[in-house]
Amino acid sequence: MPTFSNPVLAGSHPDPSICRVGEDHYLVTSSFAYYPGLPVFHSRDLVDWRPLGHVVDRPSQVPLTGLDVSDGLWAATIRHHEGTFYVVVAAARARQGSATYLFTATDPAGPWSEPVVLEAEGIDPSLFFDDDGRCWFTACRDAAEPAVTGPGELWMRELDLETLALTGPAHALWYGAMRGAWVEAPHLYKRDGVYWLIAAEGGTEHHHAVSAARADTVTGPYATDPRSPLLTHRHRGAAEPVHNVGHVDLVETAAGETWAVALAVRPIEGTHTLGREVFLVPVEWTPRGPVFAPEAGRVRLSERLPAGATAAPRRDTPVRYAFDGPALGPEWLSLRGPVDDRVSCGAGPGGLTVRLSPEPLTSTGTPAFVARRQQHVRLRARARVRFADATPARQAGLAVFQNTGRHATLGLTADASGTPQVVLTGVEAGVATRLGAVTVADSEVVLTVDSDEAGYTFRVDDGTRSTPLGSIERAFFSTERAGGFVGVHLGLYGVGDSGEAQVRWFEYTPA
Ligand code: 6LW
Repeated sequence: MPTFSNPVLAGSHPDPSICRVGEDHYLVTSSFAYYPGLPVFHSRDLVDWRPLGHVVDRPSQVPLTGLDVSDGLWAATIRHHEGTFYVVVAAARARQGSATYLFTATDPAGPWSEPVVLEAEGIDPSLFFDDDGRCWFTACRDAAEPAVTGPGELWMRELDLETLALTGPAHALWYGAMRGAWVEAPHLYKRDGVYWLIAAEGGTEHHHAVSAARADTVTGPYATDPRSPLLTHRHRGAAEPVHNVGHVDLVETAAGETWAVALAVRPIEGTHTLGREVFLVPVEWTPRGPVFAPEAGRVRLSERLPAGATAAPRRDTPVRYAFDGPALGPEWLSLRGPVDDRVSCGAGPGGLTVRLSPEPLTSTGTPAFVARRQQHVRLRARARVRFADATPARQAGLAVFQNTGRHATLGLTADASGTPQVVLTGVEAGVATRLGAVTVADSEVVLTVDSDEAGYTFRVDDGTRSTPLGSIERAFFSTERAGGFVGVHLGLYGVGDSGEAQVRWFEYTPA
């Protein structure tokens, strides 16, 4: 039986939402305080996903400045109705929903509209287009009487498609299958006249689970599907390679199959660094309702291909960025806003120019920093960096970035006498520790980080010798240690009062 490998989107891509138009599937994932925000992917076969663009690609759309890396844009839903694509998303501040935005587009590659702010509280908004043409908005929020119902409430209001405003009464729908657990990530579907409310419970970590309720009328009452949880790995032991499964969205393919996209993680000895990734799970509709992973009862790293899919894509191809095009590719992200004034590519033979900014990686602004997701645990990342303007207060180089308070930098700088130097710095709880330093023979060096199950090992080559600068254990960068919702990103940065560094190339080589 031909198979594909899960995850179908590796690296930090949480909270997947999916829709289909004809033969084309579109998927959106969370982006938090990274910019551009809300990446949109396209796939014909559900297995091979290509980036199309971003919903948020102008700072006017959503303010992200000042936010923690794990706040910002959480858990969007993408839907298509009569020629228009809709994305709803909650923006979080201090780990609480603070605003709900609705974007529209006729082309999912963009441009997407400026947002409409919906009068909604909570997080994890979703839209359901009923077959009578009405549209229903659902989300989760704190329950009014948590002692009675449990902490979370799924609620609904109608969305007026003319005015794009919520209208009519709010309906409380459901409090989850497991009393006491927080319920979130609702999506509504209709199958054979029955409304299915599918949600996540237990939090996005080890106890994450998919549960369901059903109703004959869209506004309820909803009755818990007693089979809940319908999908979870909370009962799996340490040998299970996939954990924290939940937060699903369903799609029916043109061939008539149903598949779910779910988030899950791949821990190593109890910690994961790549973030929450997108897994594809077969679903079978039965008279009892949806059955997830009907053969295995769990999410597998190797799964049968969807009907019509031919070959599984390779996901371990090395990538070399020469930065000679006019712009960075869609996988390159900055923090909280654009860095066009500080990071530019394509000008002459220089590669990527990084204009130093005083804003450090520990700030909640927009440092001179661009990064891409780490998608493989075993990896070599290298950058050839030239920095002739170095002083002790300026540095530019390679960063392994988990969050604002927790990252490492391998930077080219200078000592007090102006001699070029490469310094490895670890930052924990925002406090920097110098872990290694070496004088180098040239102001152009190759900076290398090797990542594997044990840790990240840093090295510099200055043309005459290769010098190790130290290692940091892998778990240091894990979500279990760092908290929050994001995975590791690998990036290029420049910090200082002024000066300019050139990154000739950057290589990302899965081992
Ligand atoms: C997301 C929610 C969640 O909105 O994490 O713990 C949030 N659960 O479903 C951010 O990914």
